[in-house]
Amino acid sequence: MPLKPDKVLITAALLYANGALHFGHLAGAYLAADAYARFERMRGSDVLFLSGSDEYGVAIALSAELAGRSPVEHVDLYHKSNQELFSKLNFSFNHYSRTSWEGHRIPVLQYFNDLQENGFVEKRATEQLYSPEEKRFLADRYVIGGCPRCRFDAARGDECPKCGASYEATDLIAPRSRLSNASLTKKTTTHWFLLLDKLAPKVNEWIATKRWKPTVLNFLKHYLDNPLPRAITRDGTWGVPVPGEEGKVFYVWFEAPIGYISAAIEWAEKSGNPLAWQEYWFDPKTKLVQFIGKDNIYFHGIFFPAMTMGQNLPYKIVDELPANEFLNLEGRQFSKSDNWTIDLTDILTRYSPDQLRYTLAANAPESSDAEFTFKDLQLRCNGELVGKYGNLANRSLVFASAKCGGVIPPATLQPRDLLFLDQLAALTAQVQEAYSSFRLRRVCQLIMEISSLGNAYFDEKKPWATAKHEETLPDMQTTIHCSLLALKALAVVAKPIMPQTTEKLWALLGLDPSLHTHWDEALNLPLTVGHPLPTPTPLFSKISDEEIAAELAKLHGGGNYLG
Ligand code: B3M
Ligand code: ZN
Repeated sequence: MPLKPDKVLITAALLYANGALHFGHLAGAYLAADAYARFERMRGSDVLFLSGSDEYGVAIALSAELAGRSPVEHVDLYHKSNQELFSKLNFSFNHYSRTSWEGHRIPVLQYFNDLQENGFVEKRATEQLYSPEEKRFLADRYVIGGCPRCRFDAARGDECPKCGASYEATDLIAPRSRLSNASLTKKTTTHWFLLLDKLAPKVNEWIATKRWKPTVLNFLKHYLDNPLPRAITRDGTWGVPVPGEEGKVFYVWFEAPIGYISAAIEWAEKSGNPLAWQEYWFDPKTKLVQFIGKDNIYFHGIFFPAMTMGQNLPYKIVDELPANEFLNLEGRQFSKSDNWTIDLTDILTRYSPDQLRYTLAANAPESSDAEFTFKDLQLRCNGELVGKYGNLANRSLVFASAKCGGVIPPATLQPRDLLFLDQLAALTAQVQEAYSSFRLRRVCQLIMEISSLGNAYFDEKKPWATAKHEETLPDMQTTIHCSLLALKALAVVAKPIMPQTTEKLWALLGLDPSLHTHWDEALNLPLTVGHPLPTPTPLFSKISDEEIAAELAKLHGGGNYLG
């Protein structure tokens, strides 16, 4: 009986729909998630890969207000444009959902009702800043005032940009509205709190079983030293309404993680089998892998698991939490307000998705912050993709076309060829291991090691020399046959990172696309001697120094960039 495939539920953080997807996001959570989802599918796992837009919350309401749009218009705009960007980058989500769709509310209310019934939430009175003029409570982000420590006059609602102090908005001196400048008063309001102190022992026990990155575990343990109740509702209108409470909505970090569940529900509805989502979320054998950036560790490692432990349905709780660090741009943090950023739509008109995917994967911020530079893009694309990977493809395919009659030549394997094929198999096994442990930098290194191994073999076997004499022709043919086998391996192992290029390479080997889908089958597939090969064309093009100078000039605000 065939083994049942493993079920893997993969999520990538839900992206705030108030700005454009950028390199930092891609390097943080998204590219790693897509490569892993593609890899698991190739391995034969039953994958459900979900993400979507995070659309509620004060930050979005404020950014809509500042942009002069209604929140709905605002999130519609970014939901659409970000979804398009993901598809231009060849992302393979099974579904890209959004938290403002009506079905999202159902599991949110189920969580809330269960938590209430089980005594894990409690209503408490708190003081909050109120605008008599606007007749509403203002969240931290809407507030400015005097810093209670250094007295700086335009301090933010949660921290002071001048002295770095952090405080409650109610501590500000002469607080006022960021939008209208009207002065604010303190007023009592009631909110629901999640009793994290009550849930912490269970969370602690569960965390102790995890073998995650030490940085992630240390961060979580630090929080669990002092678990305090935390408000899960807000005064406002942009969000999931709290039942029976006029003018209150759930705090975005309460409902957004439940968006991973509602995304599966929406996917199931659209796929015509409305209960299919339960096969993933309710099966204890499902592996739940949640890709996030490091700023989201607390909410995925404590807050959401605690909420889930306190409700009644058998949802999976995260098994693996790959959290990447940050990506910087040319020595500084990405910053939209300072225009220190790269417009993805724009850059995709000049470079292929695979050039960007490879460069970001090769330099992924896995164990520390990393840096995107245009020089590095050029080095990766020219030195590695063209110089190693593309070079092996080009020289082998051109040689086969010129000297082997444009067909797969026969092979009579000698010890040197056998050694090469063994080394090839050992490296491809390591690639599998690296994907399984979410190490894309390592995957990229191995892809280049395989390319270099192939190029060194080609150089050493000198097919151009053996092609000249009748008696060494079989050796030349063997060399080309083995080089084509290496290309086939490269078309398999690089597929999760460079889906488009590897598809092209597979076709250049004259192979049927349907045989490219399964990892082991594709790797073990023999090349049929005498099978015709299409006319070779290059896989990648080079990036010139002028192009890089133009990118830098653009980033530095036009003009000539000389440094
Ligand atoms: N929207 C944070 C972010 O986009 C947040 C993630 C939600 S995951 C449920 O960085
Ligand atoms: Zn200050």
